[in-house]
Amino acid sequence: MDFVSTELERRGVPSALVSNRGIEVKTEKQMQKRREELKKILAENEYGTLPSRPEHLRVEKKPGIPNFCAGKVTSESLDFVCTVDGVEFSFPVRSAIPKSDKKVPAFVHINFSANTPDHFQPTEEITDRGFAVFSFCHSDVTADNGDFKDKCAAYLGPSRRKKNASGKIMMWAWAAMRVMDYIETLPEIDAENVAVIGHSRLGKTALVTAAFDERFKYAVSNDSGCSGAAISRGKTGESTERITQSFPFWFCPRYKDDAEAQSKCFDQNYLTALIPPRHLLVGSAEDDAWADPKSEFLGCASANSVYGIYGMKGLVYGEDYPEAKTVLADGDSFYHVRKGPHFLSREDWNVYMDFIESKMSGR
Ligand code: GTR
Repeated sequence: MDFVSTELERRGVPSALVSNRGIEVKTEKQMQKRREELKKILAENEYGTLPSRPEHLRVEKKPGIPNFCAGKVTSESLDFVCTVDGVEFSFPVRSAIPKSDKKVPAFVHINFSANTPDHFQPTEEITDRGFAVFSFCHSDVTADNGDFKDKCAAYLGPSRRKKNASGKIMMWAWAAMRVMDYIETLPEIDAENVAVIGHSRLGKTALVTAAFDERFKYAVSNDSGCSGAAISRGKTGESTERITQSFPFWFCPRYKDDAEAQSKCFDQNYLTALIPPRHLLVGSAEDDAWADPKSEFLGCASANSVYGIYGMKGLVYGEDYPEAKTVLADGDSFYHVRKGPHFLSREDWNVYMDFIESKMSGR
């Protein structure tokens, strides 16, 4: 048994590969069924249900930024007008697409600000490497607080009185899926190679987006920590008890109200298990003790059992937890831990883009 399996067992992490009926999942067909069970467990107990697709989506273009990135990039300010249950509401998105005669891969960046480039999104470096980036600010979808009447939240999901009502993370994930709806209509984008990326609470959101929407080929979780990539059992820093006290609105009511029972029935490996056979990319920062790099690494490596079902390698790692400045990029999933604090830096973007490029050329 390698050290990851030993650690998962020592922490008492339940296997994501035992079905609700107690059957061990071994084939792709069984995994297809298990995926539905895993999504249901996470929706009912942690993030809340995924709101339904809008009946209609209309994307309105506002004047973009002329000569953006020295004229190399087309940038547009977009308004995503969604109709749900006959009601129209909208949220803004900004696109930056490098001018190219070939289809380009893209990121959907769930961001903390609408005004990009910003300190978490080096747009020109991203587009210079041939990637488009579509970004939106999470609080333009709905406020990062307990106000469930704010903006899109007023129209999405059941009322907070329901134990499985959608939390804010699920609503932001729903918005990222709408961006994918639009990307699929754009001839200049290679829709087979779209990544969803986010940092911290939005790293949790990026994982949930890709877990519930298989159109995303790459799930990029940067410093997502508790209730993101990090295994909860045995985790140091932030705990599920703590996060549900500070940020109950990120989740469904049941995550807080029934935390003790819930912690017995699943862990974050149920979330990372939903990414294979697509690519899971997890980034940590050495000084980010609150997120706990070791537990994030474990959450990433735990998906290897699922990659195995697809005959894939998953994460290729050594004999112990990786030290700072380690990049593990030889498998089908990716992990890196850089020096420094909690942040989404250019260094993070660059290693993610290196890995995605290697997978694209290996097609
Ligand atoms: C912290 C929270 C973390 C993390 C972070 C962030 O306060 O405890 O789970 O998500 O916020 O999003 O910046």
